[in-house]
Parts: sequence; structure tokens; C-alpha cells
Amino acid sequence: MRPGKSSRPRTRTRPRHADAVDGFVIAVDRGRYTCVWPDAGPDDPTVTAMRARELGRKSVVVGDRVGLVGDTSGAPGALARIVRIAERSSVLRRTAEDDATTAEGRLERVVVANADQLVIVSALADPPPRTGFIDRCLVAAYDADIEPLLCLTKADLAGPEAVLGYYTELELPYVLIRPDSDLAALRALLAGRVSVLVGHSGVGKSTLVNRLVPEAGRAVGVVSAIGRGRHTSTSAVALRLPPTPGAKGDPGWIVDTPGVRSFGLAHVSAESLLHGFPDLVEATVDCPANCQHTAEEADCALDAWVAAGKADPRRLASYRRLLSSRSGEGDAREPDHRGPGEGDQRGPDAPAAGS
Ligand SMILES: Nc1nc2c(ncn2[C@@H]2O[C@H](COP(=O)(O)OP(=O)(O)O)[C@@H](O)[C@H]2O)c(=O)[nH]1
Ligand SMILES: [Mg+2]
Repeated sequence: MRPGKSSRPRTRTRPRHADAVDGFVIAVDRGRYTCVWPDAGPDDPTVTAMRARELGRKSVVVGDRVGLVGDTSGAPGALARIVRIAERSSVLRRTAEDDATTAEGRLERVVVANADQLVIVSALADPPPRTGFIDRCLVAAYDADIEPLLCLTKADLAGPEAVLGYYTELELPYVLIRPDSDLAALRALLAGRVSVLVGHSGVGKSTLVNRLVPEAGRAVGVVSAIGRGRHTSTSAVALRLPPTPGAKGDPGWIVDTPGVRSFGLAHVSAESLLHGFPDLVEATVDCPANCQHTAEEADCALDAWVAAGKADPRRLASYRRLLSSRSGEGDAREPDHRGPGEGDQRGPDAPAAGS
């Protein structure tokens, strides 16, 4: 017999899934979420889960900390349910690169939740470093409250002076990577945190991932799956770093993002955008009220600041390029721009960022 309406416990007052166990989402593939228990070791099984209907439209992404019910044993064939998503400490978004001409294609998607660090991988040569891309990543990192780390690869081919010179004012942490370099300094910076790796094709990201996580088996010298199945090879995946001999504690996680070529900044306010340029921000106290800081603003204090040698003119140009790309004015692409995923072509009336 079914209990009467009044005697049935109300969902709202009952503690929801008090028996749920904690999980950390490490991969997403066509509606199946691969999770690990927070304190699981490398040899513990992963738990495969699906979303419970009660999550509604909320997306679950790599890095999410979730509540799991059902069969959380991780046994082959076992399927758990994600019933909760913990509040995210950070959210990294990208603009879907697939199609900038449709509303769906322009939507911003959450790529990774709860990342602590954004590792911006840039080669010093072959391909040459592109500071416009690095600047864009820095804005995304500062906006998401994620610490940036500049990872300069192919240091055997060229020196870092030009790139580091450009960022002199920023005190940006960086590491240099060459094929024979010891990765201890990088491992120390990755320990105990969730770090997202981002970089253009060819910069040596897969090579680096394989060196950090030997069983990752990333294909080297292969252009990542742009234009192929969006749900397979382009999705982010978290890889557990191996313990370092002698070091105690959690070695951390790296999140590889094969399909992410850049970050959309349409959701970033003009004010936040400026905070991606800490070398410029101080100048704006002398700007007239409501100054938009564009090149067209006759009295923008940024021009005088740069003219006085207080910041690099290329940084101001880069800031203004991002500023105009955000508001959909003109062609704000970098001169060596490569594809539609790079620019941020949302107009001001584009739909709000979805996640
Ligand atoms: N000289 C040099 N070549 C590198 C280095 N790292 C990677 N490469 C080469 O750069 C090419 C692209 O590397 P890959 O890891 O596939 O780059 P990805 O596209 O960023 O994943 C390959 O031919 C690698 O062997 C490095 O530190 N120095
Ligand atoms: Mg690669």
C-alpha cells in the first residue's frame, strides 16, 4: 500500500542523500563521469557515474567535487549516481570554438572546476611565443581566481629573455623546460594542487604531460582533435601526478585540455580585464570618470603612463586588443591568429554565459 500524501516524508525536509560519498570528477565522456574518491591512491578503482535527474540542467565538469550514491564500489560494470555538486572554488570557461556564427557555438562552457593553477604552456621557438595568447590566459586566470604559471618549453631552441622582458612588471612565476631538464621545480609547483595545462598545438604540451605522467600515453607531434568528435578527444581529463621520491603529501593533479585553444573573455567585465594587466591598472586612477581606456579616449591616462616609460607599449596594445574583442568591435585578432576558437566574437547582446 502506498503511504498517504500527508505521511510521505517531504523531499525538502529530509536530509538529501545523507549517505552520499564524496567523489572527484576526473573525466567526462558522453554522459558518463569517471570519479575517484578524494583520498584514493593510484591503485584504487575509479567510480563510473551518471547524473541524477534531480541535478536538473546543472553541468558536471572535470574537477567537480560531487556526492555519489548507488554502486560506488568501482567494480567493473558498476554505475553510481551524482546527486550533488559541491560549490566550486573556481570556474574556468572557454568559448565553444565550433561555430562563432550561431548562438550555441558562441556559448561559453565551463571547462574545469576547482582548479588552483593555470599552467600556460608556450614554446620559446617553433612555434614562437605569442604574448597575445598568454595575456588572454592571464586575464582568464585572474578573473577565475586561479594562479597563473608560465611554462616556457623548448628552452633548448631559444632563450626566454624576450618573453620574460615583456612580463617584467608582473612577477609572473615561470619555469623553463628543455628535453633534458629536471622537472623537480615544476613538480614542486604542481604538488598538492589541481593545475590546468593550456597551450597551442605544437608547443610541447603532450611531451610535457608524458614526462610528468608517464602512463598518460599522449600522442606527440599530433594536432589535437579540433574538428573531430567534441565529446571524445577534445574534453578535459585530470591526470594524477606520481608521487615524487622523498616528497611527502599529495603530488597533485594536472588537467589536460586537448580541445581548448583559448578562453573566451566575453563574461569578463572591463574592470576585471584590466586586472589581467596589473602593470597598467595603477595608471587608470588618473583617467577621467567613465573612461573606457580605448585608443579613442582622448584623455585616457594609459597613453601618458606608457609614454612615460612606466609600462611596455605592447602591453597596452594587447590590453586594448582584448578590450575591443570583448565588445565585438572591429577585428581584434592577433596578427598571427590561427582559427575561430581564438578570437572572442560574441557581440554585446549575445546570450549570457551558460554553464
Ligand atoms: N626542441 C624541442 N622540441 C620539443 C620539446 N618539447 C616538445 N618538442 C617537440 O615539439 C613537437 C610537438 O610536441 P607535442 O608534445 O606534440 O606538442 P603539443 O601539440 O603541444 O602537444 C614534437 O615534435 C616534440 O618532439 C622541447 O623541449 N624541445
Ligand atoms: Mg598534443
